[in-house]
Amino acid sequence: MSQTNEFPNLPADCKSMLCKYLTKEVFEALKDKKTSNGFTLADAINSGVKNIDSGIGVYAGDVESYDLFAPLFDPIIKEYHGFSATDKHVSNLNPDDLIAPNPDPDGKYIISTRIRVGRNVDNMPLGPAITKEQRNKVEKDVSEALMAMTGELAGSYYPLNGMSEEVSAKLIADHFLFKAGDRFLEAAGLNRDWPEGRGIYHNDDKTFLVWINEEDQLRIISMQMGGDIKEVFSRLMTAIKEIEKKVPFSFTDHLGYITSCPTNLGTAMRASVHIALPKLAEDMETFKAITDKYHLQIRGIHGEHSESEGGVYDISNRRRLGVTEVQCVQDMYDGVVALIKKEQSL
Ligand code: ADP
Ligand code: ILO
Repeated sequence: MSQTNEFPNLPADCKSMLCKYLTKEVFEALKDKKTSNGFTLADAINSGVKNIDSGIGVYAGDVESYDLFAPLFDPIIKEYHGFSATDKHVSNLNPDDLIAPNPDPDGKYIISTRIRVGRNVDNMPLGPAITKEQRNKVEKDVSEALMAMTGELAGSYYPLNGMSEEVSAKLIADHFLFKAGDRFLEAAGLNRDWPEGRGIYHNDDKTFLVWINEEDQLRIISMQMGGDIKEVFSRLMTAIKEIEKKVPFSFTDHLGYITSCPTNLGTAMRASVHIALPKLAEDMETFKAITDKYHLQIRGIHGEHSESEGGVYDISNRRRLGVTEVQCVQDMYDGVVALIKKEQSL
């Protein structure tokens, strides 16, 4: 882990939350601190310092980082989630509470639906501070737990180490697998020892998938073609509860499920649709006004930091902390209904 006494050289036009909240005072107060896993302020900010086009720019090395470096993390959490240091996170994993009849039963707009949560193993450092041995233990414990899944969730584990270039390229292109070499993760220390310890578990239909040791130790994913959002949510809730019986997850009453990036704290849930909105795409101002109203984020169809193709967008909930899992999906659902209505009117 690294340490620095020098305030980083951040350009004046830098727009990340790191640039906004890392004042000289905050830097001086935190620069000599170190968590019990040896994680420092320099480690926490390296991704945003190396990638000045970051939106956020910081990562935690362990649950302790959120306390020790609170003068930096708290204002970022407040701005991203609207969640204060005194607020408490709330959870609701009950699919019966979600009101989400398919908003596009004729399949004119919604191509596919995907909901994922991030999870990390309790009493382990997070990815940016984990050792190779600890990471390999996470892979072993989690893949063994997954191999015991039954019914619709039964599947196989495919380690990245030894996977052919052809197979991984196809899994990535089909939106099932994470990409290699992400520069934000690289600078956060999340790609160390790549590809060892990483892999993907999935059922035969690829409707239930788990990424192991990417940005978080587990990314639990439910996805399928079309817009049956409730079915996707129900499958995910069943899977989470099954996995949690065998793998204890890192969780605090204040921050909910602990993740390496502060944008994912709380529910750690991103519920998205790939949706064709070619007319609305010509009027980005109206498009953004709707997504802002419903707390949604617009991404391209090859994941974060990618572009839209052919008027197809990835639309997902933005808030994840201080709102329940049901509310995250409800945000996405209500916004998607409004977007489809607008597209139809154009
Ligand atoms: P994450 O959601 O895990 O934070 P990304 O934005 O990088 O990360 O997306 C991961 C992968 O999931 C990408 O290949 C992306 O295209 C795919 N994906 C996201 N949402 C959907 C969706 N609704 N349907 C199909 N694939 C999706
Ligand atoms: N560190 C990147 C990504 C932030 C949010 N997304 C994820 C995947 N955690 C940035 O600051 O733009």
